[in-house]
Amino acid sequence: MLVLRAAAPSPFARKVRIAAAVLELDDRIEISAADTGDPDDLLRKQNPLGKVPALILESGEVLYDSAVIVEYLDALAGGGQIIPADPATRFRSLTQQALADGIMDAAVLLRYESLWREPDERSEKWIVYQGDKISRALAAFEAAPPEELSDIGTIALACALGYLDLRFEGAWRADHPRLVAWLDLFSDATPSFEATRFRG
Ligand SMILES: N[C@@H](CCC(=O)N[C@@H](CS)C(=O)NCC(=O)O)C(=O)O
Repeated sequence: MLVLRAAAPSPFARKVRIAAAVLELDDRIEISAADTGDPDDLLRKQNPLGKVPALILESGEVLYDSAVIVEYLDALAGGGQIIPADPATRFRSLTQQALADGIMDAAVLLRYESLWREPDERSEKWIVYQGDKISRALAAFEAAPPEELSDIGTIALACALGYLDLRFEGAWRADHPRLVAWLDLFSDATPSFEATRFRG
């Protein structure tokens, strides 16, 4: 059995869980809740960065980060399933994943800014700087919503939008009608998207 160290609200862990479901590998993966804030959680030994997700293989070897884990799962499922084999589509899909991961990175940093810092310690400049990354990335996706529904680029995009819904009250929706429509299509085609939604 593979063990996925994950936190339920994590968009990166959600990406891996949806990838596993799309690849029909989810019954080979046990989810083990990790507390990134707990110094005694084994997570910091498993991944020195102390981040989720981390995948523990049967050999005990640990894989991170989410992009590496997804690549491993795709190979386990035979390869070329959610990370296309054909170079043209492969690198487009991986670049979409990088852009969506970048939205998640910036959104997680914004979340930590309000979670870890007292109001008088927060940097407005930093908040705007990170927020602008999200705005530019959303504008790029809105200009050309992906055509695929279940490759790693689109799974990552759905998780990024889901995280903006979760932590930032879905404010992105007002200005991105094409992405809203795309996410509805993705959600209908991918039952694991709804199944992995955090309801904390
Ligand atoms: N690049 C990493 C990012 C993972 C990440 O930022 N995870 C967050 C939770 S969403 C985390 O573990 N944060 C704890 C920390 O930064 O210490 C990946 O793709 O897996």
